[in-house]
This record gives sequence, C-alpha cells and structure tokens, in this order.
Amino acid sequence: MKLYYAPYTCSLSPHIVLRELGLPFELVKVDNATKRTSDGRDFRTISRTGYVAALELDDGQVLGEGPAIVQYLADLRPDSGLAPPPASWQRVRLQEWLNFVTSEIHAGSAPLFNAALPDEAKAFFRQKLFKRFDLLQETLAAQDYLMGAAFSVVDAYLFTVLGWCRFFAIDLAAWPALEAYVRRINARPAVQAALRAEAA
Ligand SMILES: N[C@@H](CCC(=O)N[C@@H](CS)C(=O)NCC(=O)O)C(=O)O
Repeated sequence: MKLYYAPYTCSLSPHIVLRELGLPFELVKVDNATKRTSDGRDFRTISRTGYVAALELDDGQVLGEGPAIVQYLADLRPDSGLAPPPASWQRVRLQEWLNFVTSEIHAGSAPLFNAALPDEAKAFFRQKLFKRFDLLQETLAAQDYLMGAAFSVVDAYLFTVLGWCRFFAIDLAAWPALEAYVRRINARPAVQAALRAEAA
C-alpha cells in the first residue's frame, strides 16, 4: 500500500493508523501547491480529487477521504480494536464521531487557513469552533478517548486536526480535557513515529 500525504495535514490521521496497526506501507509525499509527488508524478493523475490523503492499494485502486481510509485500514486488522466490527451499533457511533470531526472540526478549521478571509469572518469561524471544543471538553472530561476507554481511529483524526490550533494561535489550555487528550495521544509510539517521518 502507498499513502500519499502532505506533512501535518489531515493525511497524518491515516498515517498514524497505519503505524498503530503495524501494516506495511510506503509514504509518498505530495506538494499540495504544485500537485507533484516526491517520485515526480502529477498527483491529479493518481487521485481525482487532487487532495490528500489517498491510499493506493496493491491492486492499483485508490481510496480517498480520511474517514473511509481509516475504517478500511482498521478492518484489515479486526483484532486491533481500532474500530468496532462493521454493522455493529458501536461502529455507527464511531461513524457518528468521524462525521463530527470531519464536518465540524476539520472543515470548521479550514477557513482559518484562508489568508484572504477578513478578520471578522475568521472570528465567526473561531467562535463556532470553540462551541464544538466545549462539547469535546465535556465528552473527554468523562472518558479518555472519543469512543470511551480505548484509542480508536477517530482519535488519530481528532488529534491531527487539533494539531492545527498552533497555526491559529488557539490555546487548548482553555479546554483542559482536550489539552490532556492531545498530550495523551502525542505520547503514543506510533504517533511519535508518524510525526518524525513527516518531519524528515
Ligand atoms: N474531505 C477530505 C478533505 C481532504 C483535505 O482537506 N485535504 C487537504 C489537506 S488537510 C488538502 O490536501 N488540500 C489541498 C487541496 O485541496 O488542494 C477528507 O476528509 O479526506
């Protein structure tokens, strides 16, 4: 398998999951500005969306969309516990959280990267994001991970997007359970290995 990634973007989430699962994979870096891959190809010929993450399977199929990729990967190692069994009620709960992270936190932070957006618009998006952080604070004050006591694929995703707060000068100390959650996940060996590989 090949994971097409751009450092510290949302592709960090499937990157962490690949390492948590101990699956063999190759990393291919994508320059999001030029759409060139580190092995000299036009990324748009590989992924029709042109954005990371993309997972190329050994049979040549390419899977996009982070929440789909991480579920596919977890199902390759059902005993890992990184995702509840397909069609179970808990799996639906996982999908509920994945959708929350993708639409409320990931897409909710995206406007803050936009240098052309006026400050008043940015303030609106920040306040909206902070309301979602309040909700996460409530959840994570009562349990260590989004699905309960154990780390799952959605935690790799939420950790990834919360990492962007440093680019927006958002101090997570205002949400202590969220700050402790990020610290807890950051300490995982697979997470450290993924961060080191992306920094290289
Ligand atoms: N819906 C996609 C969004 C992917 C996405 O936003 N990728 C960003 C990095 S976080 C990207 O590659 N942007 C470059 C571009 O859109 O050209 C997913 O959840 O995987």
